[in-house]
Amino acid sequence: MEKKGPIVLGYWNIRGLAESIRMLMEHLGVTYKDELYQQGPGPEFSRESWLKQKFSLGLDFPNLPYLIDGPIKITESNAIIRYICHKFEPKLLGTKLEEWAYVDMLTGVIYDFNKDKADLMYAPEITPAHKVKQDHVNDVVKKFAKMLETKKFLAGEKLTYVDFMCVESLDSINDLLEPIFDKYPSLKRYYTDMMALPNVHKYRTSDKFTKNPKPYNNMVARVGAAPVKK
Ligand SMILES: N[C@@H](CCC(=O)N[C@@H](CS)C(=O)NCC(=O)O)C(=O)O
Repeated sequence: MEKKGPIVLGYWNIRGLAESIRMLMEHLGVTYKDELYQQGPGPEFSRESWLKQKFSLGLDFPNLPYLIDGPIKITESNAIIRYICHKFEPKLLGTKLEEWAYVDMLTGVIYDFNKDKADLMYAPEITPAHKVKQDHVNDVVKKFAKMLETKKFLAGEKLTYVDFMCVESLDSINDLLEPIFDKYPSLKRYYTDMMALPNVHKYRTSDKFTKNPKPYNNMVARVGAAPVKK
């Protein structure tokens, strides 16, 4: 018999790929448990806390983040965030064909953007070879800023799940790479609106978020391995 209980979200004890999922669940008032794995300190940066469980959780493609909801066990951050919407608030996926298509496109855009952003933050040093990633990140930030001059949210006037992914990415860039909220008023306005969503505000000002703040990145990262104080 599968044990009933709250949704379990397994991830490193960082914000990383899980924070947008946590923020969405907070927004929706979903009861969940953070199963946190702690990476060890350098120079080994042990992943043992995770590796000792990795292959015994019943995951077909074991990875972090994972979600366990009774018999449903999945990995892949995009699948997880979409699962939460399907289960609790399908309109956050979009409500008609053109919105579904647009939101799916944004999911891919943000995922690729996050990958290059993470490469910049985890690289032991920035070399000329990183220019293409830097240019990509800057270009997407600029595109989001332009879009958000005329739209309230990324997909238009209605909130969708990609806004949780986007705002978390922008927050990390602003805190760790470049003060983009000062540079682009539209991004500042968007961030302020997202943080003013009542349950998001409650979460971001709660002990859960502020007492033992999670760093954006894991111990091995060049930037963001320690929590940022705001
Ligand atoms: N495509 C996956 C990437 C997951 C991934 O790269 N996870 C990293 C942390 S961000 C990890 O440490 N995974 C554990 C592992 O590889 O065993 C997703 O979007 O969830």
